[in-house]
Amino acid sequence: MTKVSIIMGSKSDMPVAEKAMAILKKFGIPFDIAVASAHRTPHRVEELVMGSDSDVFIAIAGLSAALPGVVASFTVKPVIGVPVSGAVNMDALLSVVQMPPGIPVAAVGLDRGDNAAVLAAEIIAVTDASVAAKLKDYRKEQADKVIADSEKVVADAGCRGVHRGYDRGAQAEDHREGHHSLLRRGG
Ligand code: C2R
Repeated sequence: MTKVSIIMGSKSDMPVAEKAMAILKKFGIPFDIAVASAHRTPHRVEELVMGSDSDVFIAIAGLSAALPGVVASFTVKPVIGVPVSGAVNMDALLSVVQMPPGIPVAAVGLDRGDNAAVLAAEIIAVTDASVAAKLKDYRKEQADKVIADSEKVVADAGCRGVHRGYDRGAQAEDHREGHHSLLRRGG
């Protein structure tokens, strides 16, 4: 059973769709993909959305990006819109963000097919523990990379890092003690 449907306004949006597909594959989430345009093939968009059993839609479009909003008009399932960058950028961004009340589209950043897929995975993870576990692993992967990058930067610079072993537990204790002394003083 397909979980996510990716619809893009043109084959030229494929590089953005590829980012979404890579993430969905990483999480083992089944998806389908199609090109359909609200402007050029409105009936095809309706057929695709109405005929889909997916839980989440990712709609990718540039320029005057009507597609995500039109997909949302045909379903009450969550729709994530990905604005595609171009000569102007604000055209697609605002078309996705500025939906009228009652027909929301979740907007991610310009060309952020990857974030659209992560958000889709988060929606699916509400009822799927295995996807939730993969999302947690993914967060850890990212945190580990930041630490590894920092260590490399420090090593390459040949100086000390800024991390001085700050003790969050001790700071929380200090804060609580301060709060209690305020209470004792009636503050
Ligand atoms: P072409 O490269 O095919 O000329 O398309 C597409 O998403 C693409 O980014 C140029 C751009 O037009 C966008 N497009 C839309 C829609 N259909 C195509 N925004 C739509 O229905 O919203």
